Amino acid sequence: MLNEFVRTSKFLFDTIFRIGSGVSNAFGYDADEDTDINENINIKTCDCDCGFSNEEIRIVGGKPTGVNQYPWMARIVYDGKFHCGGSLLTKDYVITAAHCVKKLRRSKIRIIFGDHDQQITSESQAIQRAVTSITKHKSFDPDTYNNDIALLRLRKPIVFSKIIKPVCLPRYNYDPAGRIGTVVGWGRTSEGGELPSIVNQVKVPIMSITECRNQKYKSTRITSTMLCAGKPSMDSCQGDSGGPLLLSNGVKFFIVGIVSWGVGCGREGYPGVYTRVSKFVPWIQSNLENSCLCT
Ligand code: 4AZ
Repeated sequence: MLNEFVRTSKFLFDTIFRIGSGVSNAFGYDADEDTDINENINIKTCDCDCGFSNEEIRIVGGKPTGVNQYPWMARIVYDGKFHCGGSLLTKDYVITAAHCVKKLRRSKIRIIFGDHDQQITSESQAIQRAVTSITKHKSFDPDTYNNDIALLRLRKPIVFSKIIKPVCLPRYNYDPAGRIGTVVGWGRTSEGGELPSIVNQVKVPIMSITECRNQKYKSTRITSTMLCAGKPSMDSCQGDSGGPLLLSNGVKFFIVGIVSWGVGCGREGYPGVYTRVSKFVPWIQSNLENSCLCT
């Protein structure tokens, strides 16, 4: 993840503390919009909460770290190596990008939750799960990355805790254009740069489809089930794939995008392209087998 805040500790400090942009103001929260993002009709739900971040444990030992700030963050490891990001959706399912799981051998996939720093294994609360099934969208197109969405079923359900909780789904067809989202991931911090060991976050402005088609991409590449977000130096990058683009209503976080593709990272005119999750809510519902969503 590219983030100008990564470079200077002052700005990182500001980001972590959200100086001058209280979460409610920054995301334009008002009561009406709460229902706007989140009112799902006909979704089988269960008695649990989604979307609550851990704001209060962001700072440890005076250093900004963001430990388990986004407790749905899942690290997908393949053959022992970091592969992609993902988000916990129910106690049984992780949502990620289809391109992250194409051609993978299911038995070699492990998903790690409650992790923060990949290098430190002593963060003992982190747990690992194997995968029993991979549901890629049947219309996923590996050439265009259209319909870049997949669900991974965990071998054993997750018991939610302070550090492991699910994210909320947006309302079907909810359009986040004009909002400021947050991308979270373990991706490179510059194009061709290093993979960080600690999960990063960056705020990205979300464009309308029209705005996105007026950027430097060929306009037909941007389908109605994609979403563009970012600006120069504020972008996702290689390794962030499969991870979430989040939007807060001031109370809870909703996954409005999945990191999918882009030309380079942080380049002028080439925003990050995300799977538009709100278009896939019915698909998600019908593919969650015997697993209910939290509200
Ligand atoms: C990638 O290769 C990738 N700048 C992810 C996101 C973006 C570009 C590339 C968006 O996984």
